[in-house]
Amino acid sequence: MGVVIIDGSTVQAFVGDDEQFKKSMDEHFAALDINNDGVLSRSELRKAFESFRLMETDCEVDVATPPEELTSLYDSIFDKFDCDKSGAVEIDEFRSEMKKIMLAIADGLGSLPIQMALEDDDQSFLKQAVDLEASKSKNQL
Ligand SMILES: [Ca+2]
Repeated sequence: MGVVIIDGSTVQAFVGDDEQFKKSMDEHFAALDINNDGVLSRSELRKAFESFRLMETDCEVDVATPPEELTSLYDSIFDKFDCDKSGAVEIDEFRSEMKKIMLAIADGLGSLPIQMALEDDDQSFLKQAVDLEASKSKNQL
């Protein structure tokens, strides 16, 4: 796909499309649930965030972040997801928290389009958001 232009509305449209968003979250959740017990454990969620690329922009920071700090970062992420403090993240918790995160990203992007380099096999949420927008604008033509 190469370089795409993305702004807050791209991400908002993705999150706002309930069906597509739910499907995407369900797929990710299933992929992350490594032991297939229907919930995400602390380590499963941590793996998710290490691979999600949501923190892509923080990569340079990550390199310099000591492991203890990363662990507390991931712990605080887990606590945010685990709303009912059950010690595991259920699919509902995952969906609603991811929605908040995506909307925060949308806010951050605002109406200022940025260029992003995306690979065709990129399965990140931003890529999915871009694909969704592309498919919609195609439909409008
Ligand atoms: Ca699990």
